[in-house]
Amino acid sequence: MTLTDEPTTAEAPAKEVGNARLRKEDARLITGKTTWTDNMVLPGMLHMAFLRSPVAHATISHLDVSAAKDRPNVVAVFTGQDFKDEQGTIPCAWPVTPDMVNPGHPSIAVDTVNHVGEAVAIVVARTRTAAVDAVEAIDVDYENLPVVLDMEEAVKDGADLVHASTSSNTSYHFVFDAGEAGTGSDTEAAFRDAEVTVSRRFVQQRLIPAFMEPRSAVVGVQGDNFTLWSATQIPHILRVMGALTTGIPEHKLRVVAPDVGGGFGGKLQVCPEEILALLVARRLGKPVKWTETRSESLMTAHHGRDQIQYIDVAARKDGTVTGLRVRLLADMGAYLRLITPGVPALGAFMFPGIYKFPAYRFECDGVFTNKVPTDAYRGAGRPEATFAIERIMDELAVELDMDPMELRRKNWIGAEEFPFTTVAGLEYDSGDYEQATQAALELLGYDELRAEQKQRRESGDPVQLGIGISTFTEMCGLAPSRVLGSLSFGAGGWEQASIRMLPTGKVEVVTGSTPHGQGHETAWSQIVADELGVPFEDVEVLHGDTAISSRGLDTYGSRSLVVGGTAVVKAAEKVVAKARKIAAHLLEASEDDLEFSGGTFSVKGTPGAGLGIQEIALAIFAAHDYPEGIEPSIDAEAAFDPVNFSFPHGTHLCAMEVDTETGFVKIRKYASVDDIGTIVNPIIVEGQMHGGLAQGIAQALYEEAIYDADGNLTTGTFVDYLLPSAADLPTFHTGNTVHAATSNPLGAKGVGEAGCIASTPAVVNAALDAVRHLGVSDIRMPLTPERVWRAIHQGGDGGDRAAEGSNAYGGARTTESGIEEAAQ
Ligand code: MCN
Repeated sequence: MTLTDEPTTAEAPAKEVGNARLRKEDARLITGKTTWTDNMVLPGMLHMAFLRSPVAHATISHLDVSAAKDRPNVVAVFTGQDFKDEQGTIPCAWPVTPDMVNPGHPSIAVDTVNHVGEAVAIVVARTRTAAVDAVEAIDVDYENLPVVLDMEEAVKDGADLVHASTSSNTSYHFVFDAGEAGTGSDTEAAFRDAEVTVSRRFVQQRLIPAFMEPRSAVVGVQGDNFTLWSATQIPHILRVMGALTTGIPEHKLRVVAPDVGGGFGGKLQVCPEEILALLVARRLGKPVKWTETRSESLMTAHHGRDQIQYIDVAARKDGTVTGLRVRLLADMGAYLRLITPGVPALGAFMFPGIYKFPAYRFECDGVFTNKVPTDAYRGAGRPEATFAIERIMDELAVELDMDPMELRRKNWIGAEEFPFTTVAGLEYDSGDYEQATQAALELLGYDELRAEQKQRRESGDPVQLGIGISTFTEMCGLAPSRVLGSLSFGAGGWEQASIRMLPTGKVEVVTGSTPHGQGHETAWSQIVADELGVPFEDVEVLHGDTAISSRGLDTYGSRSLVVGGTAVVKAAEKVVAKARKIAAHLLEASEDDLEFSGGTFSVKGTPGAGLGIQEIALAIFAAHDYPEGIEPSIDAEAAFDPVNFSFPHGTHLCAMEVDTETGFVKIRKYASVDDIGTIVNPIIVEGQMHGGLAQGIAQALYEEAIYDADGNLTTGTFVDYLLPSAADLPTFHTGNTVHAATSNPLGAKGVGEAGCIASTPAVVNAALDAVRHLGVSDIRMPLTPERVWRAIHQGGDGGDRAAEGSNAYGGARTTESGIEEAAQ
């Protein structure tokens, strides 16, 4: 092979960043031309099925698996006793306080079960059907123990315990006090001196991350090497944690996340079933597969949210906010999983939202209950915080008889004040809340809808109209490793990328972020096309296999573009720097005299004549002629650790019709204007917003995981757990303002969770705005017709606590011992 000496005259391709490219991965994903984990078939592969506990809290008094072993095609049956010495504990990587109590989380119960659905026995058979059938033949008895479900009861002295090994149901008590941290003034003093205070108790119901592809794991065995294929969001973290948990040396464990059909945080987990698949494969020396049923998924994959929020705001009569105090009870469920305790702690920094609170105190108790563990669910801590602050700003506006937008305007950070350090100690880098708000008001047609609202109210129309506001920000792009370290998070927040320049000029990009629906293959190709000046089609993005991408921290916290995408930019810069040396040599010019544009190096002043970077890739592959003292490669690798989080913001407005006679609510119009800095791909961004909005609206209106008094999940199917379809959702009117982020060279801010974080309070505020004149000041989520009707016609929040009124915590004050001293 020789290098052509013809000068490259190709024109620079148009800029790809900002181009609305259709996603290159979609053709294979939507036509099924890919291998999902459950499609994997290995020679001699066995199948696992689980016997799961039907009771929420019990000792296993009798367990006989002999009949199951005798069933046709059954190869083995295991119980917790079989693995008790080697199963370790499901890792918890976020010990939020030094004294956090973690009773440990066995992958399979040994003698006690702590939630319905916990694995009690594993049948391994030659077919899946045989495994499932044989589960029925297992003989098991349970001796019931008291079931702990209600957090407010669980934290009381003398409450029944979830874990006999602990002295209370409280796992940890996490405090952030701005006065003590030096980022704000004394909160107690702010409340003592307040002209007005408003207090609320909000319930963040339990949600279930419902991904399209259920969880699935396949383990292959080659001697003492294991390959775990899993429908996971986190192959890199799973490899480290899987090795530490099972004792399989890390270099003997390869983890592959093939195309993954969604995760929403629900697959940011080291699942008991993944660990058990490894243990069974190791024990039998045979490949195994497990794929969950949808019911198994709803019942045993981790859940999200589930917090009780007590929030107080202090203000002056003119509307200036002077203090914020938050206390949470956060349901951990029965065990601590990967980042269970950290989810509410992450939210701690977002309660002040976009407002200039001078004083702030946050306290959270992580509480054990006999339910499935909670953990990350899209937004993880930030939707909960955003809900609370955006709801209580409306309540304060009512208290002060102020327009809710005016109140927000009075208190939000002005565009000229960026960068702004908040009372929670975060430095918001850029934005313009007024600009986004103006654009959103126009998009909604705010004035006309307000006029219609007035008219409906005056005419006593049974269908009332309300407009709900959410002017939110969030912290994402996780994150500076040092900051994560200071928050006791077990890992860093960097990301890795490498670029391989192939001899034919094609480009392989290896990324440590692992997409499971976010379109990274397309976005990363766009970034590389611009950085290297190569055609978009010439770029292939590889991910999700620890043998290919050995270093990475995966995809969550809307981190991939701002951290992983930046690592790609850094790697590309290194490729160009290396190629520059070769180009200078081949063009017989000084490096300093070369310019690089549109993929071509040319001597300054002689545009058109030069050498393309793809030609250089071939030249360095042949390596017949390159400078002394350098390696024959222009491939490059880079890691990027951001200096700050990413702070997207936006204004979301929801117009809602409420039928006061039936309690039925209907979103009339939804408009949002978000600022996510530079947009790499507008189509992907719109898709991310739509998906996020759907999930946030679903929390407001439809979804809730409900346990009965015995701890049974009564919403264990999609008939009971109301996951909305596109037909249940309105058309979204979305827009963007652009204020570049200052913490990454792309100027981008994350978008993956924004819609989900912002939308829930906009929807609930809208419903309340429609019926507040009827005496309603809160409605428990989800806003089912029954709850809305009860709130209108019977008072209270329409929820299970209707009898206590909407403000059970009214006027309460936080003391050292908790939330007591309700002032009535
Ligand atoms: N993007 C862009 N311009 C920006 C910001 C983002 O073009 N200014 C593009 C990115 O290039 C990327 C996508 O938008 O293709 C999302 O980017 P980012 O905000 O970095 O978020 P992540 O890729 O890290 O995705 C994580 C985020 C989270 S935390 C959850 S949960 C979530 C989500 O993304 N789960 C999803 N979106 C999901 N989408 C699908 N289809 N399935 C899931 O499970």
